[in-house]
Amino acid sequence: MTTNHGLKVSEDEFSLKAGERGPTLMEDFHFREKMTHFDHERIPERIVHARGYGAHGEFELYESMKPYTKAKFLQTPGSKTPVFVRFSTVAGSRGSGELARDARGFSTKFYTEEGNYDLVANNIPVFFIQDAIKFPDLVHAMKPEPHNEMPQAATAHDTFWDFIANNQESAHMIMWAMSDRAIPRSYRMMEGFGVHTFRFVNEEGKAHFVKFHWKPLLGTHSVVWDEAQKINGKDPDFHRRDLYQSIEMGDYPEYEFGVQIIAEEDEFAFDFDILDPTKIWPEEDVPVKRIGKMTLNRNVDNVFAETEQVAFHPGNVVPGIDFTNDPLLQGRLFSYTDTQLIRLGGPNFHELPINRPVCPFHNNQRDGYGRQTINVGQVSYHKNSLANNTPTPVSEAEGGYTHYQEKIDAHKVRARSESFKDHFSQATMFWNSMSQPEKEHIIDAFSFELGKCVEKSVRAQVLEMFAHVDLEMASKVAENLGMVVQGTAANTVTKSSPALSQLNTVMKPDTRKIAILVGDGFDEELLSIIDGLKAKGALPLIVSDHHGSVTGANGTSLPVDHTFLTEDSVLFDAIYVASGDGKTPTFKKNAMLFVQEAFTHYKPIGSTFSGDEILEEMGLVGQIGVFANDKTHFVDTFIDAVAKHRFWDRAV
Ligand code: HDD
Repeated sequence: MTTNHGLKVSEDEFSLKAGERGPTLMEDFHFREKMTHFDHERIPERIVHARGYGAHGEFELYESMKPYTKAKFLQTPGSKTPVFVRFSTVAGSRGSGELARDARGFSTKFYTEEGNYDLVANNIPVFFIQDAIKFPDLVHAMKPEPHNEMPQAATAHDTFWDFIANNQESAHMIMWAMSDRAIPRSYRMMEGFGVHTFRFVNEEGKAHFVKFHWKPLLGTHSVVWDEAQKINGKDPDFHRRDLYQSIEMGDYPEYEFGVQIIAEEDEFAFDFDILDPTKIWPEEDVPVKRIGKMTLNRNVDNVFAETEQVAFHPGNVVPGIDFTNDPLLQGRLFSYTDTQLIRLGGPNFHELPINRPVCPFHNNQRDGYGRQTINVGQVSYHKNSLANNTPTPVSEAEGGYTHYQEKIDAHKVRARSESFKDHFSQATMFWNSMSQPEKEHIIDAFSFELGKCVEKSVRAQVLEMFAHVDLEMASKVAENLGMVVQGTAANTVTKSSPALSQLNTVMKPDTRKIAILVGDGFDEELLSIIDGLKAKGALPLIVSDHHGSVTGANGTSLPVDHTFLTEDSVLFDAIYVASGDGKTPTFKKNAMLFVQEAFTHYKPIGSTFSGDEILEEMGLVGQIGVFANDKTHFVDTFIDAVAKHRFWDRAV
């Protein structure tokens, strides 16, 4: 051990004192250095997206995008680019629970040979507002209320809903935020969207409009709201733990990279403005072409150094990728560098290892807090003769970034385009696209959120607003609130987009956590069932009433992963009562609690051997999504059920 200046340390537990029982001496430079460093260990948390978790990985291209963009990392099929991804919630503080009803951030830094390209995305494809100048208002309304700093990591309060009702461009985003998308099962099971329309520009200078997507190979899945709230108590780190453990176990999260492309000539071919960030391009109208795959395969070594200090910026682009005039995007291009300056303490954050480009970088910028580069030489200006005019800007042909030469001929105005003013059609399309259970979840979410609002006037305004999306939906929420919807606004939009329903997503049993409830004296045939579940890709974990191991009827011992005390039903995807230990009432009681909770959360439940008796006693045999009394076909039947994720038509 040394001090930060390299001096070897001889003692690290006792401060320097005048006598064993005397006062500490000012001279103790080792104590002062250690304490001063500690006192400065915290930096300001992000104003939004404070609670996040990151991982390293790589992006591999399937298909060349050469016809559309000259970006080097999108040219050669099979080429690989290192990436760093940070997932986050938006509203909560750095230590808040991860299962908040909220959008999730999904930021990717591609370390390309032409510099860093950042895709700073969310798991919801639209945004609350259309102009960045409103972002501080949105975030003030969403964050805990200033007079009492409540509630934490939640939008279920008056100021948020007051903002929504008085800024109706938010309607479409709110439909997503009230849907299951806002409570993902895992960061590995959610989509990502660049939200804005960007530009691809090819070698010939021709541009196309593009939207970016991440498609998780495990499908898009969510938990239910009651479960989310309980997970926040039982394991507020649920999402980061899931990501961390999956990567440690080699179950690498994978996402395909998708692009939707619209030719410049078709800019006005749609019944919405393609630059409006509150609109999606329905996948059925503009297909998502999957052009590559990202695999997250390495956890960080140090969360602060990497995940906390990573600095994303939508303005970090490479040649071949450019912006559009989306007014939300334009404002973001200012905000991100500005926030890093206060958060990371000065202009040299690009030198932190996690932010450093993998290609060489040199310019005439110098000095500032925390400068690490030791620039040599006399010259730090352009143009010069003393250093042969280096560093020198290079031409477009040599890889110099040039901005797309869009022709602009306009008056300076503070205004919103008329083409941005339809706030409800796509919100209704989203509603129309939902399955029955998804619709019920949305109604419940609105009822919960507005039920937490104190001001009746806020509730009434929101009901009136969402009657424009769907009158029946608003009326059902009103009924739950003991109110009636004022006004009879009805929306005639009948369009739907099947891609929006999570019932149409990929269904797989892979990496699903199955709690196998086992007591001592279990039937040893169970071991082959466990192997069968593993072979199908699931993650069976032994849960019992004590740590150590459980012993089978013939003496085989099975290591216990968790106990009823340390884990909970809500932390699993499925429950399998493998063998009920009738001799210990605590086992039976706890097993029943696990099963009961899983049942109300629509999860697959199974039993074999003496476990069947427990499900019989609970009266669950024969219920939808409950599989008992068939040990011969158990693995196949149960794995199919686990892949289905939830049994929404179960009456709970
Ligand atoms: Fe933002 C962080 C995503 C609009 C200003 N934003 C931040 C992060 C994500 C997004 C994922 C976390 C980055 C990380 O992990 O470090 N933001 C979005 C998306 C938006 C969006 C998808 C709309 C399409 N953001 C938006 C606007 C503004 C900001 C309109 C301001 C004009 N966002 C910020 C910020 C943050 C940020 C204040 C906080 C921490 C940071 O930048 O690095 O600058």
